[in-house]
Amino acid sequence: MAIYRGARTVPGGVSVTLGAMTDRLIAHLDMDAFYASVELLRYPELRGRPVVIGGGSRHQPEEATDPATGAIVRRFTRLSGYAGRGVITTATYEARAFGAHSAMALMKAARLCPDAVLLPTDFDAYRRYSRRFKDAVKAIAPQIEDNGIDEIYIDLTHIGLAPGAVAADETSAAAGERAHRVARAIKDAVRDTTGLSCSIGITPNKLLSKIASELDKPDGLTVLTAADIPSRVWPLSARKINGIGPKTATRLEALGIRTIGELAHSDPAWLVEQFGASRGAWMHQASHGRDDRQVVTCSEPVTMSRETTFERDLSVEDDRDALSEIFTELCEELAEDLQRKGYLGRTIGLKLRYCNFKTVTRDRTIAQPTQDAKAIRRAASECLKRVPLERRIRLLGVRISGLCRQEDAAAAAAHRVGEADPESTPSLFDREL
Ligand code: TTP
Ligand code: MG
Ligand code: MG
Repeated sequence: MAIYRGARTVPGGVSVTLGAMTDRLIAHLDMDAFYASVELLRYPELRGRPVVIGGGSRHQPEEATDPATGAIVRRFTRLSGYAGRGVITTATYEARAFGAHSAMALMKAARLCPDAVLLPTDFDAYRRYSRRFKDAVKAIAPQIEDNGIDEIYIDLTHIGLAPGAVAADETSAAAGERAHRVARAIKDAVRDTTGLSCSIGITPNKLLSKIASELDKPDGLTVLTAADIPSRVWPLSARKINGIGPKTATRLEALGIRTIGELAHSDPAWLVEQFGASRGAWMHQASHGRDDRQVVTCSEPVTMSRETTFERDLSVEDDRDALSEIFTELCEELAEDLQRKGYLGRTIGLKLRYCNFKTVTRDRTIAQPTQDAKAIRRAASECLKRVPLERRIRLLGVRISGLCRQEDAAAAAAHRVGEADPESTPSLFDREL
């Protein structure tokens, strides 16, 4: 985009890039009313109604069969009469119209919007949808940075260019047109794979894109260039800058600065005096929409683990059955984590903490990566043979590392033939020993 572009055309028509940091198309994508929208997928009859998420299992809808029609009818909990200390995680836009919002006490929301439906939170479902929408985006634009459960930054600088075309040679209008086209493709892909809508902001950097994605929510698409900053960004509250929290905003207000524009027009030396050299300088740069941070492609998890501390210390001698059961459960939970997140691992580790708080760990690497509970338990059982078990046990944990993505493991397995699964070995927690 023109003002930020570092490319210059030199005589002879050769384009050279001056400073790649300013020559970018960065998107910020944020899902709309994320937890609530996931819930509406399973309860479509609630569409268009005020709904808040934040209840516990007692607020699970009850299902009954209508004797007349045989259809399943759900009974939902109304917010009115809510008593407790819960807070809203999120609210549908219909509930927001009554003033309900994230982090508000449910009792307060009940006064504002008594007819709203209250639903329990189901983090596993939200994590599942989070992975799905991120994978859908990655298939179009692989350079994504995780910024929480429902949002990502995406580097679109080189996405959707015509064959042979170079981003640095594009006119501002062509870059803007490409940004719209790619963003629409991403929004369609997210909707097709999840049934959910999102809002996207596209600008030359992460700071501006995070602001832009909110400008037209829900289902928004906003493309801004540097030329739009005075009209679109400066009127906004200084708090809209990611990094200016409530404390800084209060201090700014006390100094007579409410909007980003007022911040931009204040003397940078005065800002440094008030907020220190680095923060003052950053606030000045941010208010002018300048930000050089790169999109950091999401890092893979290094390890996954499950552990539990017992209510009382357990002895291998006296509590063998309980230990065996818990051991199996931990392996099953770990396998579920791997399957849900789409990973396999090769190094299985065991952690034991004794009643004297001494902790030991052992691990074992197996031939083929796995996400299978039985294979994990087998390897963990091997580890168990290498730890002293005379003392009572306070904590038991199972860990897996050497992770690879499911699809990479499948590709690797296709090249491997005839590696047998190791024999099952009973665990020291098991009866047969
Ligand atoms: P947000 O993206 O801030 O909010 P949202 O997706 O619900 O609504 P929108 O983006 O359309 O304004 O947060 C994403 C999810 O994170 C949200 O659905 C629930 C959760 N969350 C909390 O649990 N507590 C909070 O205080 C906030 C802000 C979000
Ligand atoms: Mg959101
Ligand atoms: Mg968000």
